[in-house]
Amino acid sequence: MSFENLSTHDGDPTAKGSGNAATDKFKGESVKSDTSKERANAIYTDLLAAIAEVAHKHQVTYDEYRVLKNWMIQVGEYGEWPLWLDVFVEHEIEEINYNRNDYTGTKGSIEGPYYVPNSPELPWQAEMPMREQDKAAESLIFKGQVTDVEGQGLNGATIELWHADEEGLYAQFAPGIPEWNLRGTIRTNENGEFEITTLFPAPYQIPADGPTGWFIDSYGGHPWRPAHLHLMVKHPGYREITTQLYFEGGEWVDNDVATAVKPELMLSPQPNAEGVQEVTYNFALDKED
Ligand code: MBD
Ligand code: FE
Repeated sequence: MSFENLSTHDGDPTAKGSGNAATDKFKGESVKSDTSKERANAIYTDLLAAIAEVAHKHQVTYDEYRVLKNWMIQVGEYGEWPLWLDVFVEHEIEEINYNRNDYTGTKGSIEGPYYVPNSPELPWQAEMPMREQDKAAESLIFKGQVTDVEGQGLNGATIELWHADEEGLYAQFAPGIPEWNLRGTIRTNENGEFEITTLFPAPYQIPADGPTGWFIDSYGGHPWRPAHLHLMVKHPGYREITTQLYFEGGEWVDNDVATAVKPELMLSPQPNAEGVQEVTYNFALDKED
């Protein structure tokens, strides 16, 4: 195993392009944690013990160790740490933090590397910003209601929606797509309702020509996520939800490379009277602690 071929892909628009864009965006965020020295020490000790256990169990060789070092350098140079971490680690962090059994609202899922805050505001009934070429893809009417856990509609809740286009590409992370394509912040009406016209996103393929793609190939895995919508739902006084919705029966829903599909997060659109695919999904928000 070796990936010297990777270093010949300078300037590649898929791997290096979307990877670097995700890293640049993340660097602009302020990140901090009030972790104590005691807690950091406990985590560090257990982490190194876990690495030691794996290394001994598999009798890791020096060649393997050097390939690991080189690979980690490549992930950084390609700007793929946000991608790799969100695909392989974020689902565990999400489960730890957002699956408390005192939360009864809509299930969350991972944010992934391609969220951008402050997308343009749209009214409760709206079409997502899209290009002419996106309109050739199959339309999807996505509607529902944002409520509290008792089912009371929440007036003026915001639903930030972002998703890939019909080719599986995200605006701001793949070249040549208008900045806010398929990204918007929908504000619910007085009953908490929304009705959004968009298009069916395509399944997402992890860039195959970067170090994350190489990693997946190295163990004989596949680089696919099922088609999905990303959502962040907010209303003052309530817990924010970051989640994703998937399509029943869609390719890769049973073996998402990012392990982020949950049975509560499936959509089954049906043709409406005009023959347009339509689906209703309601969001329930827990009260803030
Ligand atoms: C995606 O579109 C995504 O949602 C995640 C979690 C990781 C990589 C690409
Ligand atoms: Fe995604």
